[in-house]
Amino acid sequence: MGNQLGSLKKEEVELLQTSTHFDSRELKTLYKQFRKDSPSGIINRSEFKEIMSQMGVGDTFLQDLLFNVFDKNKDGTINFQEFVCGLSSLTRGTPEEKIEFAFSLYDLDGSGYITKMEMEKILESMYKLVGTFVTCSGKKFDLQDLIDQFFDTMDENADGFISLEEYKRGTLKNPDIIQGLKLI
Ligand SMILES: [Ca+2]
Ligand SMILES: [Ca+2]
Ligand SMILES: [Ca+2]
Repeated sequence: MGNQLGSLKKEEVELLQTSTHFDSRELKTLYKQFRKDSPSGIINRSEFKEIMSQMGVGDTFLQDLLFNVFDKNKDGTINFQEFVCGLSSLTRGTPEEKIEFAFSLYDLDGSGYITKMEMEKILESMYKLVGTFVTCSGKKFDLQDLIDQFFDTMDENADGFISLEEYKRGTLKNPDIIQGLKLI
């Protein structure tokens, strides 16, 4: 944070180096690109979508979800720090970081829990994108069945909420169910 207008400070580079998977040279390149796209030092939703399109993420629904995950402090804009942290988990994250990233993607309101309603909202949008879910064996999936199955597997204490811990354990135990639902 701090120096939004000048070049990247040495301390900022060091901080970002320890909190991301980028080295200082990559960070400087990213910063240059970021400032070129956004001289103000922050990007809004539509600028972010533009950048995602350039990076090959063309789907606008997914772009919106990604914006929400990148915008960690939920102020409606993305600064350089948020940008590189998001990019780092997305492109270079450890399996655990990727699981956390996917979890934040599903947790639409940032409450720390995934609800059936959030799941429904995401899957409904996915339906519109890809049509009906059909498994390899040709079986059609009903949306509600899919959500129930997901919660049966993930919601260990059956309280109707999937916590990050439940999501992590469930993902590791049931890679198959996640495979079918994976957005990224
Ligand atoms: Ca922000
Ligand atoms: Ca939530
Ligand atoms: Ca639970």
